[in-house]
Amino acid sequence: MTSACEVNFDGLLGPTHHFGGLSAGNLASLSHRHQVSSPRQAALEGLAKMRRVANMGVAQAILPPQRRPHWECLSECGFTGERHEVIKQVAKQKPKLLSVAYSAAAMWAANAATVSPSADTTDGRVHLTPANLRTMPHRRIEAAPTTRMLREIFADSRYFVVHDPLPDAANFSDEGAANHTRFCQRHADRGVEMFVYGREGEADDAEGRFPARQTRLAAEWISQQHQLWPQRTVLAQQSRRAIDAGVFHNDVIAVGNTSVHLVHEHAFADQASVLQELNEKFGGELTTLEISEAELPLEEAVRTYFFNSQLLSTGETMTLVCPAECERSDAARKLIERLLAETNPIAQCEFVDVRQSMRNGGGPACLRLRVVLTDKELAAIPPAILWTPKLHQRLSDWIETHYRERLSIADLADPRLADEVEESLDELGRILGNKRLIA
Ligand code: SUG
Repeated sequence: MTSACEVNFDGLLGPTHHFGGLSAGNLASLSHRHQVSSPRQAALEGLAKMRRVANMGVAQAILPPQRRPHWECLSECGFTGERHEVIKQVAKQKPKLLSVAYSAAAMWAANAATVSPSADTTDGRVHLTPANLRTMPHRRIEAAPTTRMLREIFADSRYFVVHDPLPDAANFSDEGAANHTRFCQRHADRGVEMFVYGREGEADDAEGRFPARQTRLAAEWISQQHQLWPQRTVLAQQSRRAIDAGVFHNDVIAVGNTSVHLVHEHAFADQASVLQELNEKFGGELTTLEISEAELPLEEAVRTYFFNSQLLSTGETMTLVCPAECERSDAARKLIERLLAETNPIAQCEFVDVRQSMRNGGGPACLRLRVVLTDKELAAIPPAILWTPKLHQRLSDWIETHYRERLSIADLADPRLADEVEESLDELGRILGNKRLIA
């Protein structure tokens, strides 16, 4: 019998983590705009979460930060020449562009790609489609480096296919695994993959308060190029009510793991038929834990990021890795207590503090990309990126040495920051023994 495990690839938070206020529809990002950030604290929080998850017996890996500033986007906007001079000019003339070029948003690895494990695909390989992230300028710049990095990690073509991102067009707007959930009996079994979208294609976004970031056309394209079985694929539309309450990705309102689906009652446009189709296609016992508005109002779900918990198989039961913000919310805490007391596979809850990421709208689940791998597939990826206590120590020392304690928006104008970042990422390449992993 083939065995497979879920590897959580966490984005290592980059040295230019800051609060740019760049994401319309992401209430945390907007409300913390231009506050002073702490890149060092942010990266240490992320690393501590990895250790917690690894200590639960779940395989853990890292995805390195991307090089910043993103010089190409500056030169495309006409800023060329000597690098320090470029920074000074952009800071003076287009400060928002500088924030875009320095964005560390690649940390939210749930948006890196959509991944279909080999058990689900007709050619028996793991398929990955890097997200084009074309709705937000500061995220769109991630697509090309992410593709290069994933091709470096998932290089063995016997096991993996890393597709190109979808075309950079509004019709095909794609935000990766944050809008994709896989259900199965065991990780190694053929699953049912659910793709969630906010709008059909280009035109029909007018009536909303906030943008819908994922299209149905993108979801269809990915499910086809991943060679999924149509009878094992579900496409579901997000409710406009959820998007307008700040649910910019489905993982802010639902989380699934193997045969458990934890979902708010207002997640989907036609929730009853989505859940029915999912049940039918799953064809076995799917445990749907549907949370009512009365128990956890949408606004509180978005504020606490309860649904952005990681739901992990830990032995015979499951553990919910919740943002610490849930512990301080009466509604979320009571809900967690109820779930733990009732009969269902969720038996433990652990709270993690990822406050710096949360202030930009990224909870525990945003920080990781789940990749289900068989033993052979796992053996085919570079061991240097697998979390170990030794790597943890080296990364922790590296962060302490290279990351600033404080970073304000004004600090982005300091050309020395660009030099510091370059030096630190070169050093990370040496730690990982492969500079091509730093894309
Ligand atoms: O795309 N925030 C990210 C948060 C992504 C969360 N990911 C998932 N839900 N999977 C976003 O909105 C804010 C950056 C800033 O404002 O500086 C930001 O990009």
